[in-house]
Amino acid sequence: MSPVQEIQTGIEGFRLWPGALSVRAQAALLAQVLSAEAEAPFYRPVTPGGRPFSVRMTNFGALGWVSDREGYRYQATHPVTGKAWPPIPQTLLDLWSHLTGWPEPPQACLVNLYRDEARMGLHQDKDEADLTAPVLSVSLGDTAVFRIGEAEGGPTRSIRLASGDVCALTGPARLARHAIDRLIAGSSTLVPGGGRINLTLRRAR
Ligand code: MD3
Ligand code: FE
Repeated sequence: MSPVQEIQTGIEGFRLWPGALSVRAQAALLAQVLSAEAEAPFYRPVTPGGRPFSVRMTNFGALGWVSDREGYRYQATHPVTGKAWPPIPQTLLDLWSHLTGWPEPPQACLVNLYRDEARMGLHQDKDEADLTAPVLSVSLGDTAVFRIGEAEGGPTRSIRLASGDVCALTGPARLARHAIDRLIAGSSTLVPGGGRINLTLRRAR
């Protein structure tokens, strides 16, 4: 893996390493994600209000983030197959300890698949027991227009997340409001069929 460059953004605790993963490392990680797909297929969750997400999801790890009519939660099994989630790839576990320095390994890795018009509205990540633990995010495929603002409200700023970029959310940024407004279609050829995959590593419980 190439050395990382740390950039401080306007939001304290938001760290972005553009191109943290080489193209080779991106391809290797994508191959692991796609091979795990047979065991844990992407599915389309619904919100507690019953609206389908435009993003398709699956998870790796002891626990996976799910949403349905009952609400948002972490659970040990895939809601469609009923099987345990596949393990988190070692590369991601290494990246977590290297970049966050957090003493415990991540328990959950949410895998978001964006195709075409898929997007994610402005939200906060609050379903984890320990909100002082960091979140680490890895982007693969098409560039996304990502928006982030402080937890308390106020203006948001737009940042592009490209394939191989990694960001860590720690401290005050952990509760930042954030969104994926849209993809820049055709900006990467990494994901077969086009689109973007985002992996987020978390402590869940
Ligand atoms: C800022 N995912 O899964 S990744 C999510 O690209 C989520 O799929 C987006 O928001 C995606 O919840 C954004 C970057 C990211 C992830 C977690 C965060 C930014 C964050 C948690 C707190 C603040
Ligand atoms: Fe989020």
